[in-house]
Amino acid sequence: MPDSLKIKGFEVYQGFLSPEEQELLVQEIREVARKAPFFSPVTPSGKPMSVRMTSAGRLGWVTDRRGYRYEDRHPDGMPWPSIPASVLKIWNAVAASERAPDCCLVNFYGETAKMGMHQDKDEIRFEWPVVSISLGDEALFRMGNPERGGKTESIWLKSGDVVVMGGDARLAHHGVDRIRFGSSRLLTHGGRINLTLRVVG
Ligand SMILES: O=C(O)CCC(=O)C(=O)O
Ligand SMILES: [Mn+2]
Repeated sequence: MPDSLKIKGFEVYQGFLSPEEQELLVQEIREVARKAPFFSPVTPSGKPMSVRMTSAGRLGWVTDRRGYRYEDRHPDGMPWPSIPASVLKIWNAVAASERAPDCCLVNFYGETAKMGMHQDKDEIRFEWPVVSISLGDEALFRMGNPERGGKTESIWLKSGDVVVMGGDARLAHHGVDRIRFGSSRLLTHGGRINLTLRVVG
């Protein structure tokens, strides 16, 4: 197991994936997005999110005027594609869990996309970690606390980094302030892909 940094309970594995592994993941995510196209979600209050998203797995995470939730179908009606094998391999390496994830949420960050501070709490149970995989441009990832507010720490996540949000960090607030557009050459047109693996329960 490679070394990790522990920041506020978040386990950060820098350089977890080789360039070849990152290329393969991008190909597999392109295939997921071919079957289940990226869509532009809106929050329950009607505000458009700046990321585009899709999912793989038994369940996908969606948001619209009806709320944040997991659904067994894409908003266009098709079932979600299965989670690629190379993604499951990362889960098996870092999650210390017998249980496979139900959902691989795929977020695409274009030049100006960001994600506000939030908790991942739409799952039914929280004893499994959420595992996050970064591909493409660097992102300023902010880590907070289980309660709202308080001190935060930030780290630039690079392509190939993996973050495990488990234990005390499972319900900690986190978000992405901005990306450094064009900092990676992994994605042809720039931008960032983040995958989060979740057991819904
Ligand atoms: O993009 C990231 O690094 C984090 C994404 C995230 O927190 C989420 O999708 O819930
Ligand atoms: Mn999250």
